[in-house]
Amino acid sequence: MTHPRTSPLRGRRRFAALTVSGLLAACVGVSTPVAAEAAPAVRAAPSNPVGGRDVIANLWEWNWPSVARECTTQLGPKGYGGVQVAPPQDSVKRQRLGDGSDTILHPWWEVYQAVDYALTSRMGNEAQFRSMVSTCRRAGVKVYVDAVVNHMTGQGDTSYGGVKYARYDYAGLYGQGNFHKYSGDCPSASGGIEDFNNLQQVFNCELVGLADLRTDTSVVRSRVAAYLNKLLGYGVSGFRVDAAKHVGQADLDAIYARLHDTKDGTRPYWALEVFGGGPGRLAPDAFVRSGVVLGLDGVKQLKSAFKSYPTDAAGSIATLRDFGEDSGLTPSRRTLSFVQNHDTERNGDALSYKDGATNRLATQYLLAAGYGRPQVYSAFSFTTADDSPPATPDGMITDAACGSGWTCAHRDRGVTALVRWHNGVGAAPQAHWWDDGANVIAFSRGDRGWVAMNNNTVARTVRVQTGLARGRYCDVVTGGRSCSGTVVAVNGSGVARVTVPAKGTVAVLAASRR
Ligand code: LM2
Ligand code: CA
Repeated sequence: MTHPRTSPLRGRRRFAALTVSGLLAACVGVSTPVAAEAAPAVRAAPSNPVGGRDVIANLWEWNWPSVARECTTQLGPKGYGGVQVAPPQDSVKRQRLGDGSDTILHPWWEVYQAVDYALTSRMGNEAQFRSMVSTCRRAGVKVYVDAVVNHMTGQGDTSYGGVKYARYDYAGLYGQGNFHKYSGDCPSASGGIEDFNNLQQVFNCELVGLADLRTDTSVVRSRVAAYLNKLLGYGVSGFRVDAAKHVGQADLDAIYARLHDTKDGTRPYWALEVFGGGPGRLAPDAFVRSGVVLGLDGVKQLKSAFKSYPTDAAGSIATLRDFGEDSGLTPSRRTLSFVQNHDTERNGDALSYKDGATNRLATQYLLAAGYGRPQVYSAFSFTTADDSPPATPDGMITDAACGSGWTCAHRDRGVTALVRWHNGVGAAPQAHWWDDGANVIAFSRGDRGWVAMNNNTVARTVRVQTGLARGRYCDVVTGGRSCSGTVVAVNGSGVARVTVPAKGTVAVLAASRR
C-alpha cells in the first residue's frame, strides 16, 4: 500500500484563513459577564516554529540544578531546542495531620496549588531558577514554564517559601474579592465544576476544590501577567498554561496581551492545556485562536495505535496513516504533541515508561511524523498515582539521577537519534507512506530522510520505495554519527530491502549517505 502524504501543509492554510476581525469576534463572544474588561487588542500567540531545533524535553519536576546540568551536558549537545519545567511558583507544603490521611506527605501535585508568585519551590529557590534559565539559554535550550494561573490552593496553610495562608487569603497577593467563590459567577450548587459541558461552570467554578481566580478582572490579570513577565525577564521563552480550559479564551487573551516580548525579541510561546470532549467553545479547536493547544487527543490515538486504547490489547501502527489533522486532531502548527505527560501517564490515556520498548518506539514515531511540535516527556518512576518524586523528607526534590527513580527517557539513544533525524528532515512533508496493514510502517520526509518502524516483537524485513536517490545510507539509530550500524542500500528506483528490528526503528537521512 502506498499513499502520498502532504497533510502537514493543510493545517497551515486553514489557520492562515483566520482574520484579525475573526479573532476579535471570537474573543468578544466568550467574555464572561461580571466586572469583565473590554476585550484587548489581540496579538495572537505564535504558531509552532517551522523546522529547526524545535524539540522540547519535558523534564517534569526535575530540580533546577539538575535541569541546568542537563541543558549543558545533554539537551544542547543532542539537539533539543527547549526544556519545559514544572510550576516554579511557591506552592502548598503539606503538614503532618496525624490522622492517617497523609501517608504520602508530599505528592507530586503540591506544585499545582499556588500560594505565591515568589519562586521558592520544591525544585529550588529563585536564584537557582534564574541561573538555570541562563545556563540553558547559553546551551541553546529555551526554557518553557508550566504556569498555574487558573487557581490557588485547595488545602493546607503553609508553603515551601514559608508563607502562612488560608484558602482565599494569600498574604496580600489575593483576598476573597479575587475569587469566583465570592463573586457569584459560579452557578453550581457546590461551588465546584459539576458539569464539564457547562461553560460558566468550567470557567468560573472550582476544579477539584482549587480556589478559582477571577481572571476576568483587571486586578487578577495584572498580577498574573506581572508573574509571567518576571519569568520572561529572566529569559523564559514561553508557557504551558495549566488548566487553560478553565481560564477561557477571553481571559487568556487578556493576560497574553499584557505579556512582554521574550529576551529574543519574539512573542512568548503559549501552549494551552485544553482536554477534549467539551462542546463548542470548550473544545480544543475553539482555543487554537488563542494559542497552541496540548495534543491530548493525539495522546490517546498514539496509545491506541501502539497498544490499543482503552483495552491494552495489541495495537496496529498502520492506523497512523491517518494520524494528525486527517484524523480530526487540531492543526499541526497549533499543537504541542507528546506521547504522555504527567496526567496521562497516570490516568490510562497514554503509554508510559512502564511500556518500555513500545513507549520508546512511540516517541520515535512522534519525532519522525511531523505532526505538532514534539515534546519528549521524562520524569520519575512511581508505584501509586500520588507518589512524590525522589525528595528529602521535607519535600525538596533531590538531584535527578538516571536509573535511581528518574527514567531519563530523553537520554535514550534511540530517542536522541530520532531528535537528530527530526532536525535533519526539517519541515519536509511526509511522503511514500507504506504499511503492512498491521504493525510495520515506513515513510519519507520529502527527499530528506526515510524511516521504518516495527511494532512487532520479532524483526521484519520489508522491501519499499524510500523516495531517496541511489546510494548507501547510514541508520542513525544503530550507527549514531559514526555510521557503525545498519546500512540501507537504495537502488536506482529508490527501493530498499531493510530488516527492521523488533520494536525498532531504522532511520536514514539523505545527508547520512556514505
Ligand atoms: C492540571 N491541568 O489542567 C494539571 O495538569 C493537573 O495535574 C492538576 O491536578 C490540575 N490541572 C490542577 O492544576 C493535580 C492532581 C490533582 C490535585 C491537583 C492540585 O491531578 O489530584 O488535586 O493537582 O494539587 C489534589 C487532590 C484533590 C483535592 C485537591 C485540592 O488530589 O483530591 O481536591 O488537591 O485540595 C479536593
Ligand atoms: Ca477558572
